[in-house]
Amino acid sequence: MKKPPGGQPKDELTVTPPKKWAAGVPAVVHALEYSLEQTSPLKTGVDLLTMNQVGGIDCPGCAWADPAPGHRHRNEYCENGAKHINDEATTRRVTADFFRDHSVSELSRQSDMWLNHQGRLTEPMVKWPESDHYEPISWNDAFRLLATELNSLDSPDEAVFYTSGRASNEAAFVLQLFARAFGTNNLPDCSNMCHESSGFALHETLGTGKGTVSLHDLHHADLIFLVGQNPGTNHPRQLSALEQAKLNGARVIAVNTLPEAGLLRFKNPQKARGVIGRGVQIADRFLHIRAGGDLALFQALNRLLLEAEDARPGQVLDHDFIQANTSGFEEFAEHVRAVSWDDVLTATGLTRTQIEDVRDDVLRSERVVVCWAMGVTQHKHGVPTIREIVNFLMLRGNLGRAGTGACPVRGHSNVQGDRTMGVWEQMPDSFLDALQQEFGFDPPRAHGVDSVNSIRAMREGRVKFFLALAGNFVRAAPDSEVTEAAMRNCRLTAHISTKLNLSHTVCGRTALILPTLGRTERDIQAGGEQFVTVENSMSEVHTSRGRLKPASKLLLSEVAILCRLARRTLNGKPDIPWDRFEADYGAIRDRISRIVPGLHDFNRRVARPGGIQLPNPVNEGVFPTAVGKALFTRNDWEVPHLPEGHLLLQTLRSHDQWNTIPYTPNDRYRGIHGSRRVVLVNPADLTELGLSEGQHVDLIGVWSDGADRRAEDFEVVPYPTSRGCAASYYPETQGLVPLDSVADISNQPTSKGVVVRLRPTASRTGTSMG
Ligand SMILES: Nc1nc2c(c(=O)[nH]1)N[C@H]1C(S)=C(S)[C@@H](COP(=O)(O)OP(=O)(O)OC[C@H]3O[C@@H](n4cnc5c(=O)[nH]c(N)nc54)[C@H](O)[C@@H]3O)O[C@H]1N2
Ligand SMILES: Nc1nc2c(c(=O)[nH]1)N[C@H]1C(S)=C(S)[C@@H](COP(=O)(O)OP(=O)(O)OC[C@H]3O[C@@H](n4cnc5c(=O)[nH]c(N)nc54)[C@H](O)[C@@H]3O)O[C@H]1N2
Ligand SMILES: [Mo]
Repeated sequence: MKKPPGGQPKDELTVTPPKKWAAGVPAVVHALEYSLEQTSPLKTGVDLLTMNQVGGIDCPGCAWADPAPGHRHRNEYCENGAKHINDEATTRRVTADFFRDHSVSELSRQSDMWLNHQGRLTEPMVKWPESDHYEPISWNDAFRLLATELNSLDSPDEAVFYTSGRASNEAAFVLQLFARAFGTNNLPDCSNMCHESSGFALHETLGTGKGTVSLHDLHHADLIFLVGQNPGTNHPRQLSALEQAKLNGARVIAVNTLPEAGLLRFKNPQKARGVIGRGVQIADRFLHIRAGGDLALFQALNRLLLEAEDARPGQVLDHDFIQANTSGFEEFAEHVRAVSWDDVLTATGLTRTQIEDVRDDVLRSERVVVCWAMGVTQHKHGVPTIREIVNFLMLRGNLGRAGTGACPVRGHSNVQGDRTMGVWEQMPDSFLDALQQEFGFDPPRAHGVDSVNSIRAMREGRVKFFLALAGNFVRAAPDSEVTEAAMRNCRLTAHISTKLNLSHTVCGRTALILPTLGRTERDIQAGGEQFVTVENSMSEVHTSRGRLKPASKLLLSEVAILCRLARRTLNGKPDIPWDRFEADYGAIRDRISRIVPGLHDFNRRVARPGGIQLPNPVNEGVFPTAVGKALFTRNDWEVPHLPEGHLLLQTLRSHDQWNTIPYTPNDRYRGIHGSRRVVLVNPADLTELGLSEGQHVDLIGVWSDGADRRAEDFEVVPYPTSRGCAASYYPETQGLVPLDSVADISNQPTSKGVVVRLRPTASRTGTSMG
């Protein structure tokens, strides 16, 4: 179905059978269609051919790694990367006239898609408390306003500085330096809602919060698990790596609540056989698991491995690895041996034979990698699930060896780098000590607020100032009504953004839009043309250099905005050379090289093709935990209990969106076209609930606080989800995720485990679909 003019959803649903394969020619054609609509054909070619090339633009899509220099394809991007880049390179513009024509309250009622579709932001704008319109403001006045507000707070902790993972290393470093020099660790980020569970689990058990796997490891693994992720849509270039692994003989086991197209077959658009052939089968086994059942699955596998060792002593477990590198094995083993099969089968919805078959695959494999994403992290038991995955890997020494390891598949292209640069409300003392030594001020030591706690603090008036470096906090955060009220409770909100989104319109009493250069654009400063650096999911740090003419003459780079704000607010105390930083990003990297381990000699090393591989201690046989060894853990869980007539809802991405921003109302691989207000339900559950295909229902959230959370008028689509597990799109269902429903330990919203019931929409009668 064609996209309706203006990008406003038409809400006319058509449903076709889900696709059984991902990528291939339609993918490329589809990306070009979108890009031609946004830009001129000439520009499209220029952008795409420099993407992910040495010296080119880093794709602003996902954080998947690029092959080594010399091994990259001429078109080293995917359909969705092409869409993201063209969404930024659009020729449409949001000008001062636009804001004169549209009031803030009117804009706050528009859809995410419509707002994004208006084009690039072009000049700084302010909304004053008594006004319902944004109006132009000079950069100078904007910085004066921000500095005055910041300096009038009773405490630096009344300010919050949010970062989304598209921000460059240089911008992220400057932001956290400014926040800490100002006096607060209130540095929430999108990672709090994304891979926070991975960070906590890996840090506790292995002593490092990052993944241990390189592309080379993936290519040479002989067994790869894909748990709770949808690579066909969200990490399409991962499919090329999986294709390579399969050509080298690997087996792949997909664990998901949905049979996603990319997990089944892959047609590589970069190869002739991908275009005309049947493509490569990706998953050799598909485990159609129940939502939140992954902890039980890995625990059952661990029990089976221990029993296999009992039957063949000395032949199953890697005793040398366990002996030399780990602690806590006995307690873990005792705990896992007691896990009940009844509970496992209820929690997973799998059969014992299915799990035993996986055990046999594991026993036949020398080199195992486990990849995971939001289907694991965004659950109450996200942290213990990942700890159990670590137990599983350690049992057979699948860590630190070539072809093995833990692979949290990151989302935003620089989300990992922003953390490396110190954007985290809980940075360790070693980092703060290094800042202190380098810059000669005392950084605050008390932990700051994360995303969920920022909302609580804004709601309660403890935080009055909110500044965001990229992102769309109002739509990314849970419990829309609560989050929106919290934002409106702020004295001032400000957003450094490329494109219009709801966070600009659901804002503080005073609000600022600070428009910035995107990654595709040339960045010229007093010291000449600049590049920035980013870090991918595999800890490789490399350069990104924009090529296009900026969308407007009035745009400033992220670094320039932050340096000017810092200079204005701090007034020389402490004495940090913000002017030099703005003029020459190399001066920022020189400082980073003295603070971040592994980035010594940053400027020289990052200039080499391929950039810098940050060391991962695990791959050097070092486990920097409190006890100096990797930890086996005991992980408890309860069999999830759903009240009768209820479903566990996951809120996920369609094929045509970037996080909070839908590009079209279509989800091609799942066969959904023309509307995003759909709820996917297993046909057997529909029968039990007395609902039918095409019926309109309200999704009613059920949570212990009894608050009224509902998303109205969604169309029912029968879909092969696992029993009891429904799916619907984020961010439309954001209001159903309770603020207090968070993952244990990581405090991450449980966006994949929301208890709901479906109630026929009062104003509608059931209609059947074509
Ligand atoms: N095109 C595109 N690419 C993107 C993004 C985008 O929006 N668009 N976003 C980026 C970002 S920030 C991120 S974090 C990543 C997200 O990448 P993903 O994690 O792939 O994203 P989701 O769409 O949230 O999909 C979650 C997957 O987990 C499955 N799942 C849900 N619950 C469970 C469960 O309990 N167990 C198991 N085993 N599976 C489950 C779902 O069926 C789905 O396949 O993608 C990045 N890349
Ligand atoms: N219910 C539910 N909620 C979720 C999730 C879920 O699966 N379900 N997923 C969570 C996850 S994994 C994530 S990562 C978060 C995402 O949360 P965010 O990262 O906050 O959201 P995005 O949608 O990526 O932000 C899009 C906006 O970023 C701005 N932008 C884009 N590029 C640039 C740039 O180069 N510079 C600047 N300064 N601005 C730019 C544009 O203005 C655009 O409108 O959402 C989380 N929320
Ligand atoms: Mo993410």
